[in-house]
Amino acid sequence: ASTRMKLINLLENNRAEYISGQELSNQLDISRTAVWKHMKQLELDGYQIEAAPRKGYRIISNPDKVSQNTLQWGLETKWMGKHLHHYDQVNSTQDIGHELAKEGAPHGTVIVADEQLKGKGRKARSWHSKKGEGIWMSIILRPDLAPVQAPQITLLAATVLAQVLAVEGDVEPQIKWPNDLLIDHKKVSGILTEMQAEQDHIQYIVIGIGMNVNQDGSKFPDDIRYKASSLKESTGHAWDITKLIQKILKKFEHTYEVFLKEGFKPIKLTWEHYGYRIDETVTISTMKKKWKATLVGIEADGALQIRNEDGSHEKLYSAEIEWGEGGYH
Ligand code: BTX
Repeated sequence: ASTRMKLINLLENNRAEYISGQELSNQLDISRTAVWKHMKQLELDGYQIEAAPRKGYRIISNPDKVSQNTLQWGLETKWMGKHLHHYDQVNSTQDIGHELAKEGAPHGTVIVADEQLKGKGRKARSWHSKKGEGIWMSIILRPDLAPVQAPQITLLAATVLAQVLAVEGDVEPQIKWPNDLLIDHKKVSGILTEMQAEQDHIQYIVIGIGMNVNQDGSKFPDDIRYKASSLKESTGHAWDITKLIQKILKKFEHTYEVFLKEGFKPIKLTWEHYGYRIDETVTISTMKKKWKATLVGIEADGALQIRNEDGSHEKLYSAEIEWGEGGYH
């Protein structure tokens, strides 16, 4: 760990008492002037530190703002987020992900922004990403997979978010095929997967995660208010964005490792557990026809499996589904 992280750890573990500059200097093996300089840096990151003459230093409060340091302190991962870039404001963390990946950023690099001016959804749609109200994050992955397997990573990401929401938020999230996270039929989170690939090999994937955390429902723009929600809306209180990001990264790393070891099967089962309207009958339409069918589950290639009224099974790669409830589409 960096000196910075060790310092924060020492201060955190001694919150009740002061630690002298001399003691810190001994433990960290740096000069007292260097200790003092680190303290100034921590203050810039939003830590409130009390420096009492002859007693030493003590953390009074942790920053509520998100920064590289606050994200990495207490991050319990082995490789994910070890390279982490935080920005106050960007157009889109996806664009930065692509730039960094092209420059050779390693597997597990994470990009987080407080605000996006041009947050992207799928198919050139936009993603509303206001300052400090949600998680706007991209992760660079370099999986040893064929391009046709890329959808598995999106489905994997959806299971990660569903599980973090269920465990941390004590809410009942559902995954709407292919990649929306709903709570009470409203969209709380979305995933955007972009990749650079050769014919038979993925060079890198940039997986974008947007999650509404602390918005009040009334603050969403008119056109999405009826179908968007936030974690705060569904739990009644605000959430610590830094901690949530850390939970997501830890769960993501773990799930990714399970995926490497055991393949797609466990992901499929978790996905189907949280799947929206699985085992229910919905109306589906394509260019040619419109019919009723029951949603059965997902396939390893990302397709939705349905059962028609005559009992036949079918795989859908793209189709309009009338999801019902709130007119969601
Ligand atoms: P999507 O195409 O499934 O969803 C986009 C649609 O969702 C929009 O057209 C709008 O109707 C609605 N919408 C827009 N903003 C929100 C919001 N904040 N909450 C709920 N609904 C909304 C989903 O695309 C993928 C979104 C990925 C976003 C992340 S954020 C970090 C990364 N950077 C980036 O530019 N995109 C990704």
